[in-house]
Amino acid sequence: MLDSGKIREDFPILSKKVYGKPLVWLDNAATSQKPRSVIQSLVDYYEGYNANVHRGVHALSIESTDAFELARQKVADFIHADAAESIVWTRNTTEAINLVANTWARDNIGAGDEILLTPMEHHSNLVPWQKVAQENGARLKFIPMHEDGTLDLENIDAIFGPRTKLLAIVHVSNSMGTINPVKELAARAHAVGAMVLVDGAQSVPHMPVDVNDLDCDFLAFSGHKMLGPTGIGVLYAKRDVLEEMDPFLRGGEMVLEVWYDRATWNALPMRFEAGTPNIADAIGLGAAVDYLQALGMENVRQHEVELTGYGLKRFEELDEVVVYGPQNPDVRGGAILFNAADIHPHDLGTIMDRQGIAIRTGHHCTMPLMRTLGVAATARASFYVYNTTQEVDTLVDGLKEALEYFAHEVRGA
Ligand code: 7TS
Repeated sequence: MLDSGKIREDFPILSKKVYGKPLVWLDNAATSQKPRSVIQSLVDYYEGYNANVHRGVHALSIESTDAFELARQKVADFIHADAAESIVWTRNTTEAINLVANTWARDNIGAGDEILLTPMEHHSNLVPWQKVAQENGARLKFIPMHEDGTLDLENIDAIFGPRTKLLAIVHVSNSMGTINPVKELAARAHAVGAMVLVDGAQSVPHMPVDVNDLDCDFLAFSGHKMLGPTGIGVLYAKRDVLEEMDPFLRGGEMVLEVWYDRATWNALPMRFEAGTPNIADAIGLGAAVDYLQALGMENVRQHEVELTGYGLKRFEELDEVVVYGPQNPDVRGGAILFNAADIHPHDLGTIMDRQGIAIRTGHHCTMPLMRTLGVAATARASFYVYNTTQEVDTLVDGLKEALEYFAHEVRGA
């Protein structure tokens, strides 16, 4: 079990006051806060051994290269990847997915082929595939979804076919919290010869993820959602798949030998890391992984199951609030998506903000999903390791007040 009270002491920002009220950070799906150890790792790097990697014989370059590559190994171990060479640094999940779209997909998806998605994809795992489909003459196909936000797999045999070339699927929905059966679907995809890309932006930070168990070919995630710095993300890919892929960006670092008219490519993973990488933030992500490993990812998951279960239960007290997504906390992540009566989510978010409560409002970068749900916008509270049941109470009490205010003042009830 996590002691979130103690964990909070490691996060300087959590003692901040907003409008004179203690900050209640419930926008973790957008980005998480950072523990002191991660912030300190950045200071240590810049104060102690700032140097470019993979190019110097001097002491500082050797030190920075060692720390940078150690961080890569920590990330590989965290997701149970067989080799550190399978970990490519990117800026974020979005860039990791674009890398695959611009390399593997561009070269392997042809006219009439199908890219299989779900209706709940973040724009990051939709818009890049629209481009591939348009340019290569392929078709986007969507797995049907039940009203409760779970996938409808009744006609699964009709979903996968000989034209399916890629299943690109979100592991945990950032909007509704749905946990998709990625392992089962990956097996189906592989059975028809398709590749599998998992958007792990909301799963890797929140639950144990094992790439060998999932048997995905690609996994994309962001450091900033898992206690790490912004500007660093990860593309995991199976080694043999990476070996066959063309580079994405070209320039320094990614080459082995260069002539005026041609070049050969460096070994993995540098082949996919053109230019000076984000050294400091990669090292910072390594520190974030250390922090999460010390907590234990099973405990992280359990804490969120409990908080979400408690939150969903307390939301039942709010008559005029609609909650979207699956109701059972055992099969969903720690995000509660909702709308309150006819209050616009932005108004609701502003009222919550005045009480120090940060929730996200809008379409959550899932505009097509909002259309499917029949709403223009929603509000979302999302949890992490430092959130407490008292904070859930603060949120629910705040919502109650807002509902009362709107009922009396605005609607004149
Ligand atoms: N995929 C999912 C499932 C996400 O939740 C996000 C970010 C991304 C991809 C993109 O990540 P990025 O680091 O490249 O931006 N989700 C959110 C969110 O829910 N609110 O703000 C960002």
